[in-house]
Amino acid sequence: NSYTQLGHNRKFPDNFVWGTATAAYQVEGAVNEDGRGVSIWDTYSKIPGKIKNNDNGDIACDMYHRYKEDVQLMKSIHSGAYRFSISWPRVFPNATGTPNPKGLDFYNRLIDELLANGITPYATLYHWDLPQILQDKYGGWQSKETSKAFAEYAAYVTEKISDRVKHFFTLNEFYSFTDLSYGLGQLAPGLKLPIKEVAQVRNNAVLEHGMGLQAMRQVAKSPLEIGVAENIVTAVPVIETKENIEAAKKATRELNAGLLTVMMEGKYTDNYLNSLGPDAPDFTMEELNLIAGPLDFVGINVYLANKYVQAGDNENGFELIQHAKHHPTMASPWHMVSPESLYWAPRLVMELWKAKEIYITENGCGATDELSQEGQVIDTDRVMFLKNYLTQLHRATSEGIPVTGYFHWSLMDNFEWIFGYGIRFGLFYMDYESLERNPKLSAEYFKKVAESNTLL
Ligand code: GBH
Repeated sequence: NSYTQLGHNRKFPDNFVWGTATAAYQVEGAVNEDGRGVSIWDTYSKIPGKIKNNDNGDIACDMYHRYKEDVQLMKSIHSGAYRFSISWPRVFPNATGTPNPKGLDFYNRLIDELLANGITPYATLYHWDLPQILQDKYGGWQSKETSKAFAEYAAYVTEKISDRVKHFFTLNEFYSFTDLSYGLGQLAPGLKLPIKEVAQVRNNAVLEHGMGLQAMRQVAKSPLEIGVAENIVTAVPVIETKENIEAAKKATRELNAGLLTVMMEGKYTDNYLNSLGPDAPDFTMEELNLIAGPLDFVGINVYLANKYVQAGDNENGFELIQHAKHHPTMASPWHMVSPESLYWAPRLVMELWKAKEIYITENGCGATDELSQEGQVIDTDRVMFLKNYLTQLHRATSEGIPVTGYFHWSLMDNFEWIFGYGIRFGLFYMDYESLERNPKLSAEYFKKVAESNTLL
């Protein structure tokens, strides 16, 4: 039946994957251990004033040493899958060339520990910690040399771990490490380049994904499932009329034209190229074919409706609507509360690109949680957030939209990039002095949902 309201049909599909996620620089610490090279985030976080409170990831959650304890945390909340990222400069301190076996050993230990505890590993190959040497030598993603280097690194890692890891993401959040890093100057390396260069950075990033994908398929030990984890820019119909839904589709395709759309379609939209004019990137047809290499699934990080949209009489057929001045936000200033995004993002991906399998690779919210004297963290804000967002996810799966898994960002509080340690995203609270981990109320909620595979 089609009832999705309280009390009816609240199950998620059989075999739905409930997982948690983190990224290397945000949790590992141990930045000078076992031969790890320097990444652009080591450099950037040391520039005074760039990070709130001048925090950095030198110690973070010390997961490098405490991973066994953290695997037990996952187990305790029925996180049946874990999405982590591999630090490129741990594996190749100089980006390419001679690998550092001790770097990869950490991930081998982690993977073995996960499997021994019945948790499925999902590996992300790039979550923003570019080897510094590539920034110095080539300007990072400004050069296709970086795309080539990524393919070499991706093939090496895949060859070494694909006997045990079957699910891979090439890169995390293209929009963040291209536009926000090279155009808006918000994330490392903090550049504010003109649009022509930014368009080229985007092109090199999707190219790098394509080259990596091809290299990974060649060395895979067994059939793998490979996809991306992109923070899709989601346009949500402000009122769900037929016309507005059509408009949301068009808008989402155009808003992602330089990244997800070209990966899905193998071409830039006319609108994208026309609006760039002489600033359009340099690319070849052969590169476009690589960029659009077939994916086994589409992974999307969904936090919000980036835009509300309605049908318009203009050429594009859509009109973007700005959020109201007092639209509620979670603790992160960018985080407009919009649970419907967790329904519309996968629906639009399915409708636009006929995706057959979709993962929510990140969803969650920041808060300024505090540990009470009794040792509890009562994060009613996060529980409220989750109830509302998961209701929309349930709506999606009930309607047959092929979402097969959900990864909560994050397992535990961690280094929240430019916001340092001040904003907390974890289901587990981190005491940054003692590095003790404590479950929040939201951890209990996640556990109950995951264990019953039911919307609660
Ligand atoms: C994800 O990005 C990241 O993958 C993850 O590492 C991160 O910890 C998590 O979200 C929570 O933020 O400088 O004010 O413009 C989510 C999308 C894109 C949202 C970058 C914040 C920059 C904020 N993010 N954006 S701002």
